[in-house]
Amino acid sequence: MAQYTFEPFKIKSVEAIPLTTREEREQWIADAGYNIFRLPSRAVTIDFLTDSGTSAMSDHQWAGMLEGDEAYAGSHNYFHLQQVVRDLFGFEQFVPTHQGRGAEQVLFNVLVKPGNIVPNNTHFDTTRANIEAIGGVALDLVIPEGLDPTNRHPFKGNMHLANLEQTIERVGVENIPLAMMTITNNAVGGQPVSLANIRATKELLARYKIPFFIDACRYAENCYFIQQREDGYRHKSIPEIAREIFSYADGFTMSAKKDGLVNIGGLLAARDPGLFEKIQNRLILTEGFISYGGLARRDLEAMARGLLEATDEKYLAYRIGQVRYLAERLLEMGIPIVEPPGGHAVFLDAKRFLPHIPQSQFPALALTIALYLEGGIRAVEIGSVMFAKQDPATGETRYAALELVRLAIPRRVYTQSHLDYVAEVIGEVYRQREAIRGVKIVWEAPLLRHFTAKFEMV
Ligand code: P71
Repeated sequence: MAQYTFEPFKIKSVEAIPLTTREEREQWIADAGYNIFRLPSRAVTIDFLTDSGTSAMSDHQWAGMLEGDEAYAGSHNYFHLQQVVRDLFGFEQFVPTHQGRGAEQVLFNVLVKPGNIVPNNTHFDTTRANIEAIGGVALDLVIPEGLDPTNRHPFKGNMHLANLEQTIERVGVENIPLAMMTITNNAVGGQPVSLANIRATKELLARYKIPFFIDACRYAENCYFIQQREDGYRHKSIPEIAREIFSYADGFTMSAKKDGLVNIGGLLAARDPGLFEKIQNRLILTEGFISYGGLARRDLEAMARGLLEATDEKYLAYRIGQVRYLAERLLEMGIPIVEPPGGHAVFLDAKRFLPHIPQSQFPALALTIALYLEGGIRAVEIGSVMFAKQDPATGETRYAALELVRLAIPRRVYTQSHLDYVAEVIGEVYRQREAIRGVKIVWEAPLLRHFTAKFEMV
């Protein structure tokens, strides 16, 4: 039986969970055009749509909100955040942003030109879209193990270094304004990247003088995996590991809605003074002044405190343990998932769960709908609805490498019995899997279509 690491906190404030009937859910999902992004949250019992901005803040963070100094410029909460960014990441120059994509938009607009290429271990949806919106090319270079759901490589998020070097040689340094590393690697299953791989990526890029940026939203979870799995780090603290990771970076973007333990907020940091000046100018144009970046100052205080709380080892042991617990309960029932489980979510492998549904009928979306209908669980498709591409030359559809259903677990929100309920619902859906049908798209937007598309059952 799977082990559970108990919550290192007790509950001070509670929020009622909506309970619905199957008939109600059938109506809700049809009204939503079979797109879970269109469901009102009052129709959802367990909300595993995302771990982004859905965490529970601590009493210490809430107390900090009351100490928000709502000055436009130079509030003391900004200086507190500056101190935390300096201590945790070793960066002197940073700006707050309203969330991760705010940081991406500012960075890419000052660095990326049409036709440029931006390699990453794997871009997540907004990073890719913000590069493509400028006319750049977002390139995914994860190691092959990362694309094999059953391969138990300890660092499946790693960059494929040989492919990175070949890419640089092929397209030329002048066409690569920066390279990125997403930790943990969300799109392939919340999989960690090793410190050895981060160091080697930096060394390779330094030889070509290409700036190296980290997409840092789940960096604390990544640090915990390094501590648990990588030789030489067992006795290093999480902040020590973080300092080493970021010592190799020329800058980073961060959605603080993940390992910042806040409901809104982000960060952008860069070492190069010339680049940082351009960042500040663009920030003022689109996000806000440099000492608030589109956030209320109370949000900066919550972020400063949340960033520190997320480096607590007892918290991380519980956090990663919770994901592993759900994964093991599913494996006990023979349910196909991405193994080993990652840091923020359990990913169901829809290709193996629903082998009778072809990729053209979006098996991962079909499974997402089935989970909602069976138990009011809202998961998210990370497959061809999100990532399929039209080949510009032939017009043919290139489907996503993986068809996954992500059960993203909000931080400090759900308890073991919620996870047990989720496991039971998925077990029931698995028993009835042959009856699940595919879906087709009836309407879609030109960019980031997954958020708003409408579907019909085939
Ligand atoms: C996640 C999200 C947010 C999201 C995406 C799709 C559907 C629902 C929710 C956001 C990320 C991310 C990485 C690695 C940058 C962002 C953007 N992830 N990099 O996983 O995972 O950050 O949302 O604060 O703008 O659910 P932002």
